[in-house]
Amino acid sequence: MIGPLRRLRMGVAKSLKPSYDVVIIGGGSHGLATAYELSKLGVKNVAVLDRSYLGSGASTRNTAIIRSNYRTAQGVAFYDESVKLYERMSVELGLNVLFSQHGHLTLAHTELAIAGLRVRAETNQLLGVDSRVIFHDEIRRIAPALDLSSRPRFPIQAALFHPPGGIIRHDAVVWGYARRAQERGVDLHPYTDVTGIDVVEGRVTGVQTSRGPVRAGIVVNATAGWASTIAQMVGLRLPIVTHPLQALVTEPLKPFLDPVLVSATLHVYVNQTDRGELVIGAEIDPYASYSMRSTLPFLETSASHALELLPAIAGVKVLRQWAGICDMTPDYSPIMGITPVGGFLVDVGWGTYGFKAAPVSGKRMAELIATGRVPDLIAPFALERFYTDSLIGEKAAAAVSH
Ligand code: PYC
Repeated sequence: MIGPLRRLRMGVAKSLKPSYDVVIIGGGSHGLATAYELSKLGVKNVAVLDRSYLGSGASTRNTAIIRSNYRTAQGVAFYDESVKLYERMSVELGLNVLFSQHGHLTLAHTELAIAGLRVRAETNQLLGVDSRVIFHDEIRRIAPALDLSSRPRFPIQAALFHPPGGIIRHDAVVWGYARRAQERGVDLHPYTDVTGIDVVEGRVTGVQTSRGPVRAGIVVNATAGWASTIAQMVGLRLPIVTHPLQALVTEPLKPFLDPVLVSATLHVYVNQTDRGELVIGAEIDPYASYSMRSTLPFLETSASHALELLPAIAGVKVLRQWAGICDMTPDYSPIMGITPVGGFLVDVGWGTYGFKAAPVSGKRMAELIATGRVPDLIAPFALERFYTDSLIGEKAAAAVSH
């Protein structure tokens, strides 16, 4: 087992074939999941290309939160399938991805926020997703470290409790998919930069790479922050703006926090990993950028907001912070499926929701490629929706942007 993994880690890929049936651009959780699912459907000649090491982008630059308590019926059904696939993933991939389903609490600090959470709870319940509004007595039992007094600037009034939510080891997810896809014959090519995409008479015919040209019948754009720059290579303009998103990790502490905590009012979310570290994230940076630099203002505001929720963590040391980049769409829902360019498919626009959708996106994108039919679950997320006035507004389910 170690052999192939070590080779991948070192970035030593076999030589590029002159031609593939499917080329997937982006060796993160989505690209690798799609390749793995394609191999299960019997599609054989598949390559995954990434400009850097596998999982170097958004797949491991996130806070590893998994949940399906979304706001729209389309979003809830879609992410619910993802949670179910994550629940089976350790068995499916033969690798422990350490999915801890300790629950997810979205905190409400105002009457208006409670009303929003009630709508989400009802939509969730109608679609069979475990989610309900709870108040102080129950919140105290689930997260005793939360400050439920009237001391904070924005006292906590209620929460949306989503028991199946939790966290997972994101690197394990990436490596699990990579390992199994490779075993099933997928060619993984890290350190292979896509520099252009060939289009002849409105159809893709191949990609240009830093390691030479490759012919391809189908090209899938499964990149995150760079989604619109890849789409531009075929002359396609996507309704996407890229923003940085930052997070930090503290020193390890004894386990004291079971659920994931999210506060949209404070733009902060906190969870404790199996190693005991606190992972703390914030809203997207308020400017469009491809920069992955960490900033002091992020550290200051996130720390102070986390302290409003959990005063006992005062004095805990921050070990490191990092940034990723997010491809934000106007409705905070992804863009999946076909495009006006023949053979050019997209699995993009994930904003801050991408990691939690990897298994279902991989499964359904692979189904689309293998059968030529758009699966019902992803049909609502078509690019076309921006031209037919049928947006799927998921901004209300985000803690990261307003
Ligand atoms: O949607 O759960 C979420 C999330 C957390 C961090 C970024 N997005």
